[in-house]
Amino acid sequence: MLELHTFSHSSASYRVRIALALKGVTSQNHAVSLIANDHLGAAYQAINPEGRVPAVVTDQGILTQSLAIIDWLEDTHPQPSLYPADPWQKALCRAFAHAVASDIFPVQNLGVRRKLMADFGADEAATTRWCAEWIAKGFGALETETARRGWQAGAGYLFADVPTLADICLVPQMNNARRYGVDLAPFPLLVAADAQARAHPAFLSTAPETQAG
Ligand SMILES: N[C@@H](CCC(=O)N[C@@H](CS)C(=O)NCC(=O)O)C(=O)O
Repeated sequence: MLELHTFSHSSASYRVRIALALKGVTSQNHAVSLIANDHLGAAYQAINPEGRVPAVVTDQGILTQSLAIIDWLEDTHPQPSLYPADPWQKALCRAFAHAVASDIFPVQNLGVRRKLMADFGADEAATTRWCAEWIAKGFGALETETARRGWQAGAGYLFADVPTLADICLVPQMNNARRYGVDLAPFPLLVAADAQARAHPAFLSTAPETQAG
């Protein structure tokens, strides 16, 4: 069986947990606590030398990077697809997901926040402000792009009548936004899309508060 190394409140881990649930793929989960610094220990770094979660152990070897893991799942378990069928919509869906995973999330990562504190004298309040500002900036762009596509609150999921990679990336990032106290009022479309997706059983059953560790 697939083994997933995951941390309950890791948004990148949550993305993979949602994708697994949507695909109906079961996994044996191993909790890697970022609070207890399990990710920095030799045992976990032998699995992921980057010292990040998630990582999956498969029959073929170890795979890291949430979006690579999700695309591997898409290739090996094509149904239900995590993408819209139309190539242009699929590209837009990927762009949405990458904006979250490549641009918004990395600057608020635990290692970055610890470095801001250790080397630049930032306290908890300052790093929270830092995270909130980067999230708000990124969400501003995603809100504009979502409006430009003509998506409206109540239209369902972001790119299809089922959740896609965009929803998978949005919901965990919304959790982070709420954790850092981001004012979500300027992002009504993202808030509506988040509400729609997080009520889906695959999102509910894998949410941080349902997880061990
Ligand atoms: N690009 C990676 C990011 C993985 C990542 O950074 N995960 C976070 C938790 S959400 C982590 O392990 N952080 C550890 C650290 O910052 O030291 C992915 O999408 O899998």
